Amino acid sequence: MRTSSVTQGIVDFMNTTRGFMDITQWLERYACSATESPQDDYTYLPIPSTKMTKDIRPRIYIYIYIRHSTKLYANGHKVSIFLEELKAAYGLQYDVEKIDISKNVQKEPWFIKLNPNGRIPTLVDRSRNNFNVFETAAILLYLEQHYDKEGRFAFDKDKDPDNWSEMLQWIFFAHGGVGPMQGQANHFNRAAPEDIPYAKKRYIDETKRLYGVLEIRLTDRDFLAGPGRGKYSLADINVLPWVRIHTFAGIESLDEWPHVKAWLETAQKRPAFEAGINVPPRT
Ligand SMILES: N[C@@H](CCC(=O)N[C@@H](CS)C(=O)NCC(=O)O)C(=O)O
Repeated sequence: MRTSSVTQGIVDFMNTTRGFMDITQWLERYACSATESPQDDYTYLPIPSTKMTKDIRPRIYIYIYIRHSTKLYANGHKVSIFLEELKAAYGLQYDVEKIDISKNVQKEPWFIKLNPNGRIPTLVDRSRNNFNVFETAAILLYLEQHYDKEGRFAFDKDKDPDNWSEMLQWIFFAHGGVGPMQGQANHFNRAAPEDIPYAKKRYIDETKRLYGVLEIRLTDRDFLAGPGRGKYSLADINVLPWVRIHTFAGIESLDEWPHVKAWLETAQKRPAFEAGINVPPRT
């Protein structure tokens, strides 16, 4: 049963006009119906030959969200911006699977196997035996380790340990601070079923405080990590998508933090940044 099901899946895969079927359909039809060794379910993804991988199938698969507006969610954009940078720098190809988080697709068993946290984005790397990665900062570091071969967006851990450490410090600062705090500010300003002024103020004030920390760092430099005025790196990519959507959290403008504002404007001029925030494309 398992073999014939998978074989039929590969036939379907070969027959589709785009070269591959919608992955959710594929999983529903073949992988999720499997009854044997649950941890193997997603290895049923049709793994094509090297030639097909090169010609048809992208190597990196990113599960991201679809909602009414794809413009306002920072976590997926951290990853899509970096993927676009890697595409521009090295020609890395990737594909996007849109997950409707309003329908809780991210809580379904097949997705929990990819990401126990049940959240997007989640990455599956077909070229590395369908290795999957969750948590945005970990995804960025994974992509950098495997696909930024010239170290254009990071620092050499062995030869340049101090700048590597500083980059990590700013990544952790954002992953544990800006993301969660601004996320709560978003929630209490936009989504909470009741108006709780204390919570709104608490999370907006904390987000502003964290922007103040970024402002201190950026006062005499262009980017968060790196020698001199710094280098555009994962440290920046990891937090800029949050700063970009500050109004959503109830922060009307960045005028209070002029260096943060200039930093965001500089990044927004990068074609890969612009391309990344348009992922997934509106349909
Ligand atoms: N710490 C996680 C946060 C991911 C996250 O909160 N994703 C949100 C969308 S921006 C999500 O999937 N929400 C749906 C849910 O919580 O079920 C990361 O950095 O990857």
